[in-house]
Amino acid sequence: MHVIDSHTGGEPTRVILDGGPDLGSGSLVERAQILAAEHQEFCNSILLEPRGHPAMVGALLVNATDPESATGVIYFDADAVLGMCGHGTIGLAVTLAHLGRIDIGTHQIETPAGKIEVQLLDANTVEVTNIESRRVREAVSVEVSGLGTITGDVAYGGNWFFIVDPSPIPVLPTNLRALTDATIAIREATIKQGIGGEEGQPIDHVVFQGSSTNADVHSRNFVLCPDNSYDRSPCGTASSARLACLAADGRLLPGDIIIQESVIGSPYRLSYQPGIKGGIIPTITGQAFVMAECTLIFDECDPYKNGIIL
Ligand code: PYC
Repeated sequence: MHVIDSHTGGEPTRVILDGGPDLGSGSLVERAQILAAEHQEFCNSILLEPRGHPAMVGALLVNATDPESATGVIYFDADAVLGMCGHGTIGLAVTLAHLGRIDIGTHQIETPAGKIEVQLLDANTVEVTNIESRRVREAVSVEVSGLGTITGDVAYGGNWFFIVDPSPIPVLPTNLRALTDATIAIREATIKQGIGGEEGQPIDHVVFQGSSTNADVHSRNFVLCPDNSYDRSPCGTASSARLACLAADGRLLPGDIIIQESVIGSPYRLSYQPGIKGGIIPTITGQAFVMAECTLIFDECDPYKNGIIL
């Protein structure tokens, strides 16, 4: 199985070029459902230690339904198949350019969350125009054991987010353990207390918004992913959901540009335009770098060929 590894602002993406499971020829949503229901072993084997590592996101290339699209892709982390992935899309575009499959310019990519547009600005810089994103619930209170009442917004940016602003814990690399424990507890509480999307979709990511010491940076975030790792990048879908909240609050105007940085300090440039369904169309610009091209080997005698599962 051939893969290419890249990172976007420190967050890794493993693009699977061949050798993945046959998911049929249905819609991207149907194929993502088959991946989630029938191929957990495949996802584990790609991302779990010792072959993978925490925070890595897989990007399985699949045939697009529209000949105008550069490719279809289904993203997954070690715990869940994702609707969309912003850092993964920046990594994917840079990987496709590295392979000579796309040139500088604008390209369409299909994801389970919908068709998105990427603009390859140079070999490493990509602007992603995401699917329409929206805030669905404002200032929802959740009772969290050990933390008390935590209030946040529920928003969609291709995945489901609970966004807490301001963060109850300073968003600093020295607080990674405390940030991780608190956001896991909040996600569990939202699920237990039935707080989620309009149709009961569970919260899969929790975001803490903090401030930056850099005056050019609007805010710094900590994003908990479904597999309980934190996003080293500012998370493209979290940034989209966050933009929807800022727009809904009148704190950011269409076309205004802000810099959002991650807990490790890696930046995305963000802006939005109004959507057609009452939400916003986010634009996320970031950089990715290819790190490795390799062939994954699955030795039948290897007791950990499908990853370490504890
Ligand atoms: O960038 O959207 C993103 C993302 C989702 C999970 C990890 N990164």
